[in-house]
Amino acid sequence: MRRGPILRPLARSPPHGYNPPQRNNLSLPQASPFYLRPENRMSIRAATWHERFTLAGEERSENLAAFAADVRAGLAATPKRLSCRFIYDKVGSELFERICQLPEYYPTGAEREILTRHADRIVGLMPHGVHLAELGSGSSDKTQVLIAALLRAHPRLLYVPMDISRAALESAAEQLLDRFEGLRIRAYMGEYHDGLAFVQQFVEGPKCLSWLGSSIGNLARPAAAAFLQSAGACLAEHDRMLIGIDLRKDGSVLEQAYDDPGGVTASFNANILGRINREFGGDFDLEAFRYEARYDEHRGVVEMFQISRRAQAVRIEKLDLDVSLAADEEIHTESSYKYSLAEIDVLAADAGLGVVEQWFDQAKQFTLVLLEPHAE
Ligand code: AVI
Repeated sequence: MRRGPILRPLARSPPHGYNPPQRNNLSLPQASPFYLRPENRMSIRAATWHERFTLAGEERSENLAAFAADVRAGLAATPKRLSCRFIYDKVGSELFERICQLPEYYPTGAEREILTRHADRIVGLMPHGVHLAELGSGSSDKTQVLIAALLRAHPRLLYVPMDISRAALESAAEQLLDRFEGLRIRAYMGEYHDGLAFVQQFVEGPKCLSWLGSSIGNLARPAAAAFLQSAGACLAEHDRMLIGIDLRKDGSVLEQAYDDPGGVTASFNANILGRINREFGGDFDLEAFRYEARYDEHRGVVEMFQISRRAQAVRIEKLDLDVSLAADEEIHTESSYKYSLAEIDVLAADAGLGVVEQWFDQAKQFTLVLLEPHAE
């Protein structure tokens, strides 16, 4: 699951919820750990699990407060808008996993193709004995290709997946630890900025920070450069950052990718309204909205909207909020920015990073870029 970050300054103190390492360097999840559930007992080697997996951070209730604030401000604004990072509750995350399997949604396959073809070369450009930290790790599915290559180069690896979903971190860890013997996982549950602070303070030694899935595209260009800069500030001289970026391309390809004929993307996008109903007692009638994805070629961005089919009033009970929408009024729900090669160079330079090497899929739809901090 890849999600839009919260942009906040890096914390200097340990991230909220970080459990300091205990006697045997463990900070185990508190609530119903999945390795104790009967259905999971056979699937992992429980004895070694405790030594190989730790989880820090917490699922935050302040996330809901931030969602409430976003709903209040966004639905009072003209034009109306909602932030895409709140699409990703359990329902939204499952729908996104389905999007990633759609033939029209090329980024997942393209990024996997690049990783599969170039993983050994990518690893060869990282410092020896590197640790891998990943922003928005989700299912860690494509990352397995990189992990396998890292373990071919060096028999031991510390992997630090970071995600807001405990379920995603736990189920990914279960699979990875089963598959890779030399792997240890120190997971962090939380938002991007807290994850960066965690890496900065608690991951010692050479590291590569990966940010796959073109999640950077969900940030406006200035915010993308600012976030990349704060990520770059976590890197020491020989560290690396590996980032997946979606390239500018023909609008017809993008409109198919972001408005698939089966309507999975439309449902994913409408989940922002569904989530307002579930979390805040809203009475959005999802049938009273249609979905549109439009590519603005000049700005290089796919913009997504929920559009009111008729004039209507919506009540959001728990926020004590009444919203009226005119017929055809739009709510902007998501943007996905695409990059040219020149824009990537500028983005990296603005973030104080240099491009070490860059790879493409055969159709040249997507790129993986390996970055290094600029020498002072
Ligand atoms: C997560 N992110 C990179 C996706 C994208 O391509 O912008 C989210 C998405 N929205 C609709 N389809 C996919």
